[in-house]
Amino acid sequence: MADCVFCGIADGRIPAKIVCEDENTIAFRDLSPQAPTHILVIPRCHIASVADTDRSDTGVLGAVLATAVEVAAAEGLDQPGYRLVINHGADGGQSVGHLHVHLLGGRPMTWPPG
Ligand code: DGP
Repeated sequence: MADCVFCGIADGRIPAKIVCEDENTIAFRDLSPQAPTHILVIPRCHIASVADTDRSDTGVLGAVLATAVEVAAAEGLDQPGYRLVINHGADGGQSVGHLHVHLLGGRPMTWPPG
């Protein structure tokens, strides 16, 4: 989508600190990090929200999650751990309308989240 910032990152129109990419997913550092390591993992295809997926999207959802797990390991976060977050909608705190998984690590996380 032309007016989607994450589509712009995925196709190279908008600069980002890219951590890794493959044919289905791309991972890049969050512009406003909330932890020492804060990386976003997105599908290359435009999906506005996780709530817009169904079982036919199992492949893309699995690919995004697999990339997040691989990036976490590559960032040395397996020990002591990390958090994966998907926000949906206003109450969920979603601000960018392109499905993304937050990978947060490098500090102890609190629970419940705010
Ligand atoms: P969310 O609130 O769950 O929709 O998270 C959106 C995240 O995207 C937020 O942590 C800030 C980040 N973000 C927004 N615009 C940009 C951008 O242009 N570049 C990068 N790298 N991150 C962005």
